[in-house]
Amino acid sequence: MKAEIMSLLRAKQGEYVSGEEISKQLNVSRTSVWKYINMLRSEGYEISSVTNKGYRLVSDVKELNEVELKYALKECSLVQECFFFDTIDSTNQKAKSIGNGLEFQQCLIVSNEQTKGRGRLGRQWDSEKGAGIWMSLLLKPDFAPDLASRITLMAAAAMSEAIEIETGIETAIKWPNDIVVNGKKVCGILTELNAELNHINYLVLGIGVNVNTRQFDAEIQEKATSLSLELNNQWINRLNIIKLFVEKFEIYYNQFVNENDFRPVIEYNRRKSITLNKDVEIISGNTRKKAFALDIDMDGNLIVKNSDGSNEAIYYGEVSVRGINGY
Ligand code: BTX
Repeated sequence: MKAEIMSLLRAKQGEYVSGEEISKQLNVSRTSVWKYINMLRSEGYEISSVTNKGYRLVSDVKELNEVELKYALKECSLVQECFFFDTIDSTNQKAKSIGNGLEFQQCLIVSNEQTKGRGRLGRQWDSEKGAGIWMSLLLKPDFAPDLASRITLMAAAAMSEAIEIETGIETAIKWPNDIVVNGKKVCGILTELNAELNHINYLVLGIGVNVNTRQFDAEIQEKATSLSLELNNQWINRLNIIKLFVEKFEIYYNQFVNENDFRPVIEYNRRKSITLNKDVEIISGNTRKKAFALDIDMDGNLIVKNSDGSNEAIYYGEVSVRGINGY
């Protein structure tokens, strides 16, 4: 309701909207309107009220909160619902619990902080309060489970574009799930699947972006960076990046689902790849082997040349790939 009220106030561009008009349009009592206006005020929006005139938006909040998130994504058809938390264990965990329900809509879960953010293979993902984008998209795709890894590449391309548009920072993609700036990780992607043999029940696309982080824990400070650190501590708007990401991701997703066209995603990933044309180490369980990264094929697999000269397609789920000399 708060998002709808903001929508009406913004549409008036600084003019007054009467309480009666709001209550009629949104089908709530005038007392409720007044309560929601007060909630919005406590969230930082300056709204003046004058008897017989109504309410007027004096100054806006442009940062990430529940109202802004819903407002920013109100026209997005991929995301039917948005949930915003101040703190949560893990947005991927929350998405899974929604996905395990009998009926759910595709939704976006965003939290200001994660207390148990996770990376791949149960690794920890540091998710400081207010400093980053910690979010999960819960999707119900109608394609075979073995195509699910494509979602990770779509997300990497969409987030890389979103970051570049909003900040002007040049990003690179470390196949398949990291975005890197100046050799350091700024974003990680964790795609999780709940599926039967030939049917996806749901897919959770988890994304973490270090946006305004100023300092990292000692264990990761050599390999992690934030967008703000890359711009001399300039403050960066998380909401704009989320909005751009969802817009770009939706285009890639629809191209693939409706037109079976995955080429734009592959082309973007190839162009931005920091993995290709490098010696890499392929880690699968306890085994490690050296190879040379040649290409990303049209299915999104990494094609490597082994030391015996044979070519091999590395499938996302199987392995970790590390550049031998850093990224
Ligand atoms: P990953 O396994 O590739 O990367 C995890 C590794 O990255 C850690 O072991 C650590 O070395 C390093 N690391 C931890 N925190 C950070 C950080 N903030 N920035 C840079 N490096 C870090 C990558 O896994 C996938 C991460 C997905 C995170 C999102 S956040 C929203 C969603 N919810 C959730 O629990 N996970 C996802």
